[in-house]
Amino acid sequence: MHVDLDSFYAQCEENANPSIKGKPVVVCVYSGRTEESGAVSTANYQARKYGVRAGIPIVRAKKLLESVDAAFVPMNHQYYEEVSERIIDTLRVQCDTLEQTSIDEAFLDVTRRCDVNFETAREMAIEIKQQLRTQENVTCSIGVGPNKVTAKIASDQSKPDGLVVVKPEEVTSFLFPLPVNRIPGVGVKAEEKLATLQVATIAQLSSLSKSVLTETYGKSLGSYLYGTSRGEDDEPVKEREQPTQFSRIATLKQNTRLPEETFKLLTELSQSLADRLKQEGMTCKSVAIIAILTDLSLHTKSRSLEAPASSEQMIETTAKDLIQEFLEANREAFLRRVGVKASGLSKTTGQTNISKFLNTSL
Ligand code: DCP
Ligand code: CA
Ligand code: CA
Repeated sequence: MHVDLDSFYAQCEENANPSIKGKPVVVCVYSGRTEESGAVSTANYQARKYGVRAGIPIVRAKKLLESVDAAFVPMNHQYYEEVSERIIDTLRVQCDTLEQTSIDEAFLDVTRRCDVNFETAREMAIEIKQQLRTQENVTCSIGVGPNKVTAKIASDQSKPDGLVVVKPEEVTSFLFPLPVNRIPGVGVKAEEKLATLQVATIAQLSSLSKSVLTETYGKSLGSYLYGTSRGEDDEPVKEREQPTQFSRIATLKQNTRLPEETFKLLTELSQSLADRLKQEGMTCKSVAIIAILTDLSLHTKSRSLEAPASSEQMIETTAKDLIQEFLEANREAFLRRVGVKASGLSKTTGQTNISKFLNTSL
């Protein structure tokens, strides 16, 4: 399954600021040079109708939306990170393995969960869409397929709020009519080169021999194109190291709403988290608890620490406090699973990896 949130930053802004709901919304990265200089980070679907796209100058977007009551809002990356973290947490408990590929998308391996049944997978996807709507008031698009590339292309196919399920026997009939630029990694350059070979659709691409493709594009891209055009891809969904947070989650022996009955598990989870932080030489700025209730809804509650820490004691005490507060505030809540999360991680020693920094700060 590939899950991609629709006009993600724009949806976050609409939720944070309900007065802009229903209007064309443009999320802006101001360069600060002049008042209006900068580029569009993303726009909601209403704004896209007027031709506004990610990457165009703000000035241009303002012109396109001249005649309408549109909202231009500055980008608030940290807020989107928080929403994203909660969504990923929600998705993580719905699958066998989760691979987050960006702030707003992830692959979910649901092979075992759905017992290799595509109808069951479809129901799971409907469930996930519903859950994200109730929990975060966001829509997403989901593609389901027998492999990652097919799922990814499928999720893009009926945006926004889409769901496309491609069964194994439907893969080629699904892919063949599509233009080659739907294949992840095929940009304008590759597309132009393919056009010179009279290739515009994936069907036409699939008629090229492997040797022609590897001669033109090199071994790795060439074989990738050869495989994907036939809907073949055996890349596994792999958990990626989360550089900004670590979490541990486990099922309670029995459902409960007594804080004491979660303490033993919280201690174990905190210990395991603290071990991980030490192993990585990292500290965390905040600690959160994850509470999954008997109706499988997921809730988190976090607290910033006075100073970055990595001690088991600090994590454990904070987690126990938070679970107590959570249960006090949610009188109906019955816990099924609990988790502890450390976020706002930073290295205590060594050099900051500059490329990592660039990746995470937009
Ligand atoms: N983003 C950005 N600049 C870009 C592309 C994206 O700042 N050139 C940010 C804003 C997006 C987020 O990353 O909200 C996710 O990117 P997507 O490409 O998934 O775009 P959206 O989620 O905005 O829209 P879509 O509904 O097409 O997925
Ligand atoms: Ca998106
Ligand atoms: Ca995306």
